[in-house]
Amino acid sequence: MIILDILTNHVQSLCETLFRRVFFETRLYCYHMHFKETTGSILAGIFILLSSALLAQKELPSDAHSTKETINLYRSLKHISEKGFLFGHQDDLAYGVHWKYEPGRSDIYDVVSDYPAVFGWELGRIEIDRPVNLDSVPFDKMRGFIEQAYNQGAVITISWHLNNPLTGKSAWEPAPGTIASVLPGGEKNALFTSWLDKVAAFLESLRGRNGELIPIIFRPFHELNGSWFWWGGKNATPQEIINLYRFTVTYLRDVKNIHHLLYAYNTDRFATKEEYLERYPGDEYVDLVGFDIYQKGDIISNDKFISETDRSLADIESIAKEKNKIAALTEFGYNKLPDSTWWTNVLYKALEHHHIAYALAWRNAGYKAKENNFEFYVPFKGEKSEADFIKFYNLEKTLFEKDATKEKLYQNE
Ligand code: BMA
Repeated sequence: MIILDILTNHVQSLCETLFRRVFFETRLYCYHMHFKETTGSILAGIFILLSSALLAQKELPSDAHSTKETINLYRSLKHISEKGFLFGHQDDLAYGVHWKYEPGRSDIYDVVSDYPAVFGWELGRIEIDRPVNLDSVPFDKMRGFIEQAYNQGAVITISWHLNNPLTGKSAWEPAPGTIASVLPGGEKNALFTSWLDKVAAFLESLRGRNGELIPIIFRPFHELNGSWFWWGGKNATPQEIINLYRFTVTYLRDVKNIHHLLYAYNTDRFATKEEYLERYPGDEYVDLVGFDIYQKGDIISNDKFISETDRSLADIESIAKEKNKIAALTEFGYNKLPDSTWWTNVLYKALEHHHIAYALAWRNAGYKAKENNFEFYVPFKGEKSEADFIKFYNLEKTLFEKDATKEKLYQNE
């Protein structure tokens, strides 16, 4: 497959070179033959059209029936990295460290008077008909937040910590045979497809002002090389997770006719490109390649975090290039931000030389009574990394909602 992709890319770039050559030769010929200027221009125009059609062909999502807005978003995300990266935050509009459901409020907005350019949301428990997700966000409110952000020109990405279909327990409770049970022929296949029907219904309910479907970066079965979820790591063979990923995409795309999704293939931290690609379902099922990484421990770990993130970004960038996909940092964070200069001194140092579409910070859950602990990954008013985050915001390459609005990501410019 990889060889085929490389060959296709080579053939395409050869064709492009050929078209460019023919274009110049045609103009030269017309000139020598003393053709009228208009004839030369028409012929040259035809060649421009042909070559741009060829170029555009390379810029299509994996779903051949993607909606117009989804194609436009895909193309915009491919090119945004020439300017910088979109900054994202999970559950941004729903709650912050010291508040919940205050219309228009966001911890990011409180600090920089701008919203993130990417909004992450989570569908866990939609499969069991709960009105609120596993982090207490009501799905009705989530739909409103998604529509609000899309109408401002921002990007939406959705994860799904779905329960274990075999046991009915949480996503974090693996059981042998779970994947086999949900695939065709398995005892939980009908249950799993009924869960996908519920996801499809929610996704189809997300509409823009003119009734158009809101494009979503969907990242099912994320962190799939880690062993904490029932679908990942040691809990399944690589081929099983590949089959599960393919089944899910095929079902949503071809059975449910959902055509407004860009699929993100999403590992946790990884050591090599080979490890990264071990569970890759294939180019026909994937639009973005990303990974999640969290800094842990004391700030002494800063250098390690910078070098590991830097190296991993270089790897996914090169994979994205080979496979003609979009690279992204699908989740990141350093819980409770122990370093007040983390944004410019650590995160930015890891990101600045790379070409990725976006980086999504995890949620500002605040106080978690169960664990008697705090969880937050972005500053809030009064938090100690606030001043450094403002500096980070002001850097040219960090793009927030105001930048996203200007970029008109859903329009074909
Ligand atoms: C984890 C934590 C949990 C949360 C889960 C799913 O990283 O934030 O509190 O329930 O993600 O969003």
